Amino acid sequence: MTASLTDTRSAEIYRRALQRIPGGVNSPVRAMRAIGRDPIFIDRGEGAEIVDVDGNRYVDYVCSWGPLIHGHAHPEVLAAIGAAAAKGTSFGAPTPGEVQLAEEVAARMDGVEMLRMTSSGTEATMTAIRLARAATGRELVLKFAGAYHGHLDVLLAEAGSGLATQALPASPGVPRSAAAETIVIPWNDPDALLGATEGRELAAIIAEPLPANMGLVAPSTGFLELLRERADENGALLVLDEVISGFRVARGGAQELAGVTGDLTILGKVIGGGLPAAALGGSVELMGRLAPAGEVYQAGTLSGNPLAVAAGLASLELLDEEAYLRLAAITEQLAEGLREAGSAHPIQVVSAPGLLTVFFSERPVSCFAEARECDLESYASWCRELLGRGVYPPPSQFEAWFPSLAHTGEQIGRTLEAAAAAFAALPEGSAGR
Ligand code: HOZ
Repeated sequence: MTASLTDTRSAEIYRRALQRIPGGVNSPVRAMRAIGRDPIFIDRGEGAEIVDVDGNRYVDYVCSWGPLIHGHAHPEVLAAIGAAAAKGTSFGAPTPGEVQLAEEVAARMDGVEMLRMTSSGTEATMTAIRLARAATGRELVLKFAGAYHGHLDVLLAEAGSGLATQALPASPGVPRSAAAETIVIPWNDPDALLGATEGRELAAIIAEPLPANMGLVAPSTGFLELLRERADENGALLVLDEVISGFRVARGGAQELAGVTGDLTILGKVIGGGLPAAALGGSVELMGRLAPAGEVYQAGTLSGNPLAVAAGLASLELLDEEAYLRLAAITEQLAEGLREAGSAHPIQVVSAPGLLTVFFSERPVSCFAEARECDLESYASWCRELLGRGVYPPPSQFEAWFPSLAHTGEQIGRTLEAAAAAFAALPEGSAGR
């Protein structure tokens, strides 16, 4: 039986939103167009659940797309924000918390000796590219199809996340000159990597060490090591984008799991604890080139904002070894259960601690081209069914689920029941690749 939800109030707010906000939303994926419905307007979050403006309650697997590793409105994170806010919300002058956060990140991540904070991952990536170009005296950047590093011109070609969701190969408005500086090759393709790094002077190779913007597509064995090797041989910097994986899959991010260290690391999401913050980290030598220590210019009025720093610090303090073991167990329980619930359907459930994707595909997905071949229609129907049954999944095949430390066994049990019913409600013959 098809499940639906009452969304009168959401629909009314959406009508107003369409008049004043492009597409009615401030970031495309949340519009839910890829799953054939209108956006759901949220009233509040409590732990692993959200409640919409119509009073519908959902177990939330978007969790703000990653920052909320402790779930919504965690009391310690709220207390830290409250205490910081009581002292003033922004100064445009340095505060001690920024130093503490930089020290904390340096203690957790190999390769991060210094940190520069920004307000968004896009800004941090923009700075990383500028810094790589300044450090190498070169301009070309190599990226992977299906990777998403924010919405800066130079990295929008064949990007994952919102571009993939909308099936856009690139965005109008990106000058040809910016696109000409970018080389895009398939993920997990050693021959393409060897070919692209031969005979070209690259400023940077940029990658998500655990790509999660085309769905979750892990690197094949040895691929990250090959990235490191090719960057070194070429003289390019290896820029690892851990906006999603950083502090989530392990204390030191995906780099710790893989044993491969980037020259520059981009961080976001968890580092801001649910408030707008991101960062760029690297060696003293490289980071020391940023103004005012060096000549590579970068700045931001709200960079290192005291509320975001307090939320980030509080989030990191709660992330001890036990937390990572628990997050891995929560994710595994969800992944196993989804495999079982969907065993009669052509799906692939891929997971890493705190991350998961259900690909509607008969075969494993190892690159963007394969992700694009998934049965997007069935994924969309399944998501609509989940929403009608009180589970909020990422409304796009090209995004990851974000199970958090707040998800209880009971909530996962409810999710799996809903998932099984949603699979059962799919039209006959829905198939993957
Ligand atoms: N680009 C984000 C997911 N990778 C979505 C951001 C949002 O819509 O909030």
